Amino acid sequence: MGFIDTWELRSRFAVALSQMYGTEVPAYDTLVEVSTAVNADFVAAHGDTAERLGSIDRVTAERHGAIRVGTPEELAQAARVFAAFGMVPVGFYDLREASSSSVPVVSTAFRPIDPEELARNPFRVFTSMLTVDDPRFFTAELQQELREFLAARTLFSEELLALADKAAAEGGLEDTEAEKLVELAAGAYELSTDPVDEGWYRKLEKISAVAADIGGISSTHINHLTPRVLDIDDLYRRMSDMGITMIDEVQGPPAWEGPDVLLRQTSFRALEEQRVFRFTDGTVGEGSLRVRFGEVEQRGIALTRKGRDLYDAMLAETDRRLAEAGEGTTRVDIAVEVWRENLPRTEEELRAQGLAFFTYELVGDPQPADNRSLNELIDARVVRAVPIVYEDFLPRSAAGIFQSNLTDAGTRDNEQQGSAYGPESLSEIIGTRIADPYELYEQQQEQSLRELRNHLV
Ligand code: OOG
Ligand code: NI
Repeated sequence: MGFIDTWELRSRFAVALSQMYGTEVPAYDTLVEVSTAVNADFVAAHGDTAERLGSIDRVTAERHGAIRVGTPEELAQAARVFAAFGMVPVGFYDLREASSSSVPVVSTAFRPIDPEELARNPFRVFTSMLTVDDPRFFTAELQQELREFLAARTLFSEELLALADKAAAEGGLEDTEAEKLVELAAGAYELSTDPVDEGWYRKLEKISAVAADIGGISSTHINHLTPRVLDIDDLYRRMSDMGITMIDEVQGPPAWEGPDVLLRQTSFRALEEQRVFRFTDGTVGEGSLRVRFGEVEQRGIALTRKGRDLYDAMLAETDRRLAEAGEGTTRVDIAVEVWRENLPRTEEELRAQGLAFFTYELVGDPQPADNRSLNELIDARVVRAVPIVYEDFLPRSAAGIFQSNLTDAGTRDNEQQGSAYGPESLSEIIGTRIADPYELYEQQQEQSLRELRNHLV
């Protein structure tokens, strides 16, 4: 009983979604069980160093979700609900550009940004908005039809929005209201049993399965919930051994002997789900859809802009060599080579070259009025550098995850000029400035350096 703080609301929201999604997609529960086992075994085998990029408690509870909305109004409302849980927009991703197939969305991620809040519960949700106004995907006539269809639906009730605004303003809610908020917020993402208009759905599906998933139904739903593991290769093997068909490879950086950077992700293929359809002849009956899937991730060290440029260059080099390689060579085989040639093999080198973000802890005894440089203090074991974990997403991996789960590439007309979206216009829609991930990591690093200097005087 009593007042429930923002972070606890967030943690309850994540649990409520997880319970709901497990009943909707039972394979998700299997994924969580296997992930938990992978993490426990990893900690048992690696002891102290295992928790370097996140405590086992945090990692075991850690999830990201993915949702998709249809209009600017729906995105602004989703943002109000996330604000109640201390989740704010970070990063801008244009998946239209990151994919060769038809993925007509722009996205951001809602997450806590304060390191303490992340430590309490890092729940984040990758949130995509359909770009209805993009003529590469939708003709003027279809845009109009989509707008009308989307305007007629309500994703978030007035009661939910009012409670969310109150929670955001007051930093939490009293018990009974807190329960109501979590119930309504999770409920907004529950799979609906309303019949799907088959003609409309299939019409959109021809253009893009993602467009149909968003604009073809009268509600929204959680697309996936992703647990975090400390060893994604182990997870991949265990799931495959259980007979679950995983996508061909792990997206993002390859497994190698040096430090893990950014984000590695993989998923199992979208499952066929039974839904109720209303067919064009007016009859109602069962049909199947294939849009939701299970994903898992392993998080690494956050890279600076310089580090990210190197990462992007390594991806491009991998692509170039892959295009020249013969049959049987995989992207991952080549990526390992490229990584070995270009990326430092130790965290310390990443730091020394300004490629990754770190915080600094005083672990030894400084001298009076210690004026040694940071590097000297680290060498003397007075100060320890601790890597900052990457809390965001990767556009190319996100596009890869979207695409690998589509059965068909859909259609797009690249002769048309795409509608323009960027971090500014999406911020305007949301009503809050989308934070720049680099600025957040930089601030965290600077803050720790300031605290360190205070200890040294
Ligand atoms: C979002 C895909 C992106 C990730 O982890 O990169 C994503 C979606 O399928 O709606 O979730
Ligand atoms: Ni995801």
